[in-house]
Amino acid sequence: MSVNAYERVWMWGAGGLIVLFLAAIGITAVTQAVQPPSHIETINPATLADHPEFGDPQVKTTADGKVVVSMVAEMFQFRPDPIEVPVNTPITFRITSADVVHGMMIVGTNANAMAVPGYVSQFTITFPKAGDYDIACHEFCGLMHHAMVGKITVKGGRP
Ligand SMILES: [Cu+2]
Repeated sequence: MSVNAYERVWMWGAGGLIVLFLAAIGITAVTQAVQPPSHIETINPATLADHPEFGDPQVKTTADGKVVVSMVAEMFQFRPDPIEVPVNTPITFRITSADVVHGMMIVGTNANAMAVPGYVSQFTITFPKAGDYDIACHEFCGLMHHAMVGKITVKGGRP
């Protein structure tokens, strides 16, 4: 079988691009800690107010010393707000939505999750530096979307 020289160039070029893109995904996954979502947990958004965890979303320290932040995103706020967590400690965020799809990103970190009604998004992050961090909604959710922000205060040392 003979392949035209130009066709051969385009085939190798397209193949090279595929290898380049896959390498970019692989390298950023390892070096930037980019991970696909791995947590699937459902919840009834209609009865969120009576839910044992999300009815009164708050920061909790479990018996084995883990810090868990339960969050509800709703038009146009995050609850609880502000959030206070310790520095250099793995913090598990659990977030759901009470109404429409929201986003939740912690500015200046790689923490970025969707808050989808009916689902609980979960991720764990450690803040290496104390200080104030902003939370922003990054999914257009309505007229006051631009004002949907929150604050995390990271305090030095374990409480
Ligand atoms: Cu929004």
